[in-house]
Amino acid sequence: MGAMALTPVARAEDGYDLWLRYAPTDAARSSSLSAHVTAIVATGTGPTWAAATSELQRGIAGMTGTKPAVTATIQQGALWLATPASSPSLPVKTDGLGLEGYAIRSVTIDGKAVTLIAANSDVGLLHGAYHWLRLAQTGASLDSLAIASAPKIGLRMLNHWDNLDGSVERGYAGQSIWDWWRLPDYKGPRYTDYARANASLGINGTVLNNVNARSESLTAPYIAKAAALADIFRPYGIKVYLSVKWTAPMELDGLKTADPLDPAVAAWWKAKADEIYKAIPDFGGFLVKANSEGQPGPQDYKRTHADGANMLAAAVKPHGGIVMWRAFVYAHDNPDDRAKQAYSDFKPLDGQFADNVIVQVKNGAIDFQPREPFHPLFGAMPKTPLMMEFQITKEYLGQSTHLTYLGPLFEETLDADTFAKGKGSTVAKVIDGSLEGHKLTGIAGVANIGVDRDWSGSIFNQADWYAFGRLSWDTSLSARDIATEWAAQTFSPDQKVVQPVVMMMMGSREAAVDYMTPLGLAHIMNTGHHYGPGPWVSELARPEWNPVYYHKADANGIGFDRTKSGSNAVSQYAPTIAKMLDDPKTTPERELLWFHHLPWDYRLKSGDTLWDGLIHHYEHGVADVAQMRATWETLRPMVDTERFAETETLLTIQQREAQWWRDACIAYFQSVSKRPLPAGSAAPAHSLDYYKALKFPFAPGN
Ligand code: GCV
Repeated sequence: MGAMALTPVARAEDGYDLWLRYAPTDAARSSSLSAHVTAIVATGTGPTWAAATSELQRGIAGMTGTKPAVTATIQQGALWLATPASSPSLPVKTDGLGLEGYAIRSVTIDGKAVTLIAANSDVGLLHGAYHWLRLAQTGASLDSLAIASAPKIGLRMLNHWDNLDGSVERGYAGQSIWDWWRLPDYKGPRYTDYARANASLGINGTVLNNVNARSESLTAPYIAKAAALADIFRPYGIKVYLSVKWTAPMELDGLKTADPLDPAVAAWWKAKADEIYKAIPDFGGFLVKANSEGQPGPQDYKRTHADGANMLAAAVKPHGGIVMWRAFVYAHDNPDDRAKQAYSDFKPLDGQFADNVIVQVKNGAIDFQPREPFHPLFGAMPKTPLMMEFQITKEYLGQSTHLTYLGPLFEETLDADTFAKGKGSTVAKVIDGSLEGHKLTGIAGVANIGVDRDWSGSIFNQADWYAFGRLSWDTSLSARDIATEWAAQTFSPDQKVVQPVVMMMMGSREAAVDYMTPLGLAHIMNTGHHYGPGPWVSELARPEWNPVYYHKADANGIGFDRTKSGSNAVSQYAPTIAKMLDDPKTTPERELLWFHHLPWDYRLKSGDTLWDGLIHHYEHGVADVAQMRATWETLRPMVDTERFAETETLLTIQQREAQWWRDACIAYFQSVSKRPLPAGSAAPAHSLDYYKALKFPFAPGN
């Protein structure tokens, strides 16, 4: 028998490696990489150094096939990791890099060309190592490097809405990655990979449990479980935090009240904080959802959010902890426009919060819609540190089936100008503290992570985690640049792959806005699971849970009047913006129906009537998805089979469902407007009753 050719084992591309794939490069790049890392020079010791050097070894070995040695001696072509402590005669200054930043410099030491990664701390080095690996993976030049990078925002956090039973509220990537049952003993490798992925983006905190919290997470067994995770994450510069339930003192220890001004309540929380810090000395602090959607809170005792936050803040203060108090509040007995309620509750409390409290505000005033104007609290509480809450998990944007890249949504909010202190007072400057000189600063993303092999429910959903992390580190990055580097690492640095992928990503969010909620419409998703259209829903107990509350469509027109003659929500913005938004002619059309109720004959800038324009937006959305599908098809020869097929199938679903959105919304709006469709627009495929009858009792994440 002649020699048999061995079939090479295909590299598994199931998405587990995220953007840290370190795929083999072509021969030219491989030899260039090897020449830039003849060895890794490291004289420090400890778990963070080990994490940095082993990640570099893993990366280089993956890309070149050769694992560089770690040595203590500088040699030609080495990659040298150094802090002022490990290398007192560091040739670059590390001032200005803070405790998490780094510099990457091509330097010559004793005639030897080396790449120096320098930082003030071990974690800074780790961040620098990941930056270098990003350059290496994206095909960037590794010569003449002169990089200095430090985050402007202090707390860069994931918020997990993970429950103790393993389910994840609004999770579309399987069960929780926290195996609470087998913790603290069993510590699977996924925890370390989670820490690696986050450290590669500079994420430095994680809230382990759902804001709809259970008291049990504060009991001794669960504190021990959280401590086990904290031990794994510590070398990666990531602290753990917990969401707390306001009535925990009553539920766990039988206190008669949870009144924040009751000394026994304050003493309970102080003792609880002491207990937690004993197990987790660098515990970050608490996240609180209070007096919101049925959660208890200080208002139940006629106290304010500030009373509640400050009492908890006093408990963690001696340990250096903080309290993140959420501003996501609206009350069933408050008849005012839901979009106004958080501002009305919190604005009067400006200046009343303790110095280790930060108020966490969602990007918009309703709830993570495909598009919302920025939340009016940004810029309105100058004496209070405010942190951003984005939702990475796509509750309202197609969950784990639709490709809707969130980078543009994040960017649009961060770049929005609040005009709080004149032009240029962007939301980014509010949250990085520079507008008002706050030191405590933060940004949080509701995680889209679960036990699915690909972590996020789809390959493209990983890009949202990635984009959130990158923007947290540097809010000035563009969504397009982030998509470009993500695509290069996730698929291939080949421009023939990167360009079409980026094109698909960059148009995808606007496509979703168009086929779901164009022209400033919001919250017309079906009830409960928020998947698919439900603009007709009107029977729920609370008015603001019904889509009809948000669109207010009738025979005459559509939209929510938030002008001075309506709910006057516009008055919550700075005068320049309020004036602009009070007039439909000066309101950006993308937010038109958020602020105005307009007749169907209202003329849009395109010349279309509002009715015709609405239909055209729905149709653009569907057409854009068809285009995305066609673009993906061109990539078939260049993407591995498994990931190609997954995306291909998901785009097929997305196109079908974009059509469903278009048809169901048009069928409904036509039933109220009684208008004919514009010429060339096809009638919905089914009757309105058909769409209304569709039910999804087992939709995930609900
Ligand atoms: C965690 C929305 C979501 C809820 C979520 C809530 C919040 O209402 O639908 O699942 O609860 O926001 O942010 O607290």
